[in-house]
Amino acid sequence: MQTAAQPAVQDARADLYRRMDRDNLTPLWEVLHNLVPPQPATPCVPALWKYDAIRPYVMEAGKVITAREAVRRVLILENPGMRGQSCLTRSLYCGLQLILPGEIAPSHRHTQSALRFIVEGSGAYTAVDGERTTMHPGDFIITPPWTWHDHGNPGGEPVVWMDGLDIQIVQLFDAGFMETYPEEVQPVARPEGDSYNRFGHNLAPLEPVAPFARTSPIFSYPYERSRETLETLSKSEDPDACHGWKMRFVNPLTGGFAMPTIGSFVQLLPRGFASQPYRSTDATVYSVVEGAGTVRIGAQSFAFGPRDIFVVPSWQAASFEAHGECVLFSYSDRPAQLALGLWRERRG
Ligand code: 1HN
Repeated sequence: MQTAAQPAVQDARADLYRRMDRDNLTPLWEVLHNLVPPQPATPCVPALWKYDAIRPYVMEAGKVITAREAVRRVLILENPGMRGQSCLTRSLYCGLQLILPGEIAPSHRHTQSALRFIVEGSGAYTAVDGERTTMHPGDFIITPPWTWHDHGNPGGEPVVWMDGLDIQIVQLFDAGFMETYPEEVQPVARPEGDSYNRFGHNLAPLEPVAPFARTSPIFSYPYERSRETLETLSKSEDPDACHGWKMRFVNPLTGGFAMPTIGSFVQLLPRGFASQPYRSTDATVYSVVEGAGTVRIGAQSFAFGPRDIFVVPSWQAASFEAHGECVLFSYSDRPAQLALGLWRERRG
């Protein structure tokens, strides 16, 4: 415990701080407790966006700017505790992207990794390094770092997806690069489904392959498959008390997470399920795929339904009540924390 210093000592300290400040020096002892708090002290707050409430803004954006003009027509979901920082957690970005029939979002690449989780509509595609994949609600799609990617919607309905990017992680390391492709749309080099065929069936080419460095070579994980897996699992074992039936998306070549910085998950909660509280150091963004329920985060409760998005901050206990059978997709920076030996969890 520090005791209050004598006025003469206080003056001497203030004088010292003032002079050293001119030389860009500052005393650690004044900030130490903030730098190393006893447990995570985050500006990230729990928040939920009702899809029905924000969808009109997304659609209105479609009227005031084209995808081509915007490059990416996205509404960023900003954490209410960190407005102006383009992030939903301290390390991760989240946005809702709209592409209307006939539109294209021009090709570019960057060192930031992106995931797409399809929220509404079918028939748009995303192209990654020469291969297109058609989007359907619930599909989980990856854009690996430094791969050319563009989106298009040759279908007949608006398509909306959630973008998750590791922007703040790349920013932290000042490792961001970006390039625009010389054409708006990159050429198609492989048939649709090629990567899923090569890597998505418990098989792999004979030669070692690392097409996207640390990222899964499967860049589209269809919802049909994830849903079926959860359904089958639910028939053979009891749900986990905290998570229901929860699985992570994997890189089949390594067994690790599908992306090096972002972990992605899908879980099924049975009708009437009331989970035990659970906390972990990876602040997590959820997109509700099916069902309605309530999530309690710390002292706050939020009702959720299909297509809603919510965020659970680091080290805040979350528990779920599923009114109907629920499917939740989620993503967090867990792989990055695990790689750095930082990740912790606590059940109950
Ligand atoms: C980006 O490239 C996409 O490719 C979406 O769809 C959102 C946010 C920040 C920086 C790049 C996309 C993005 C982004």
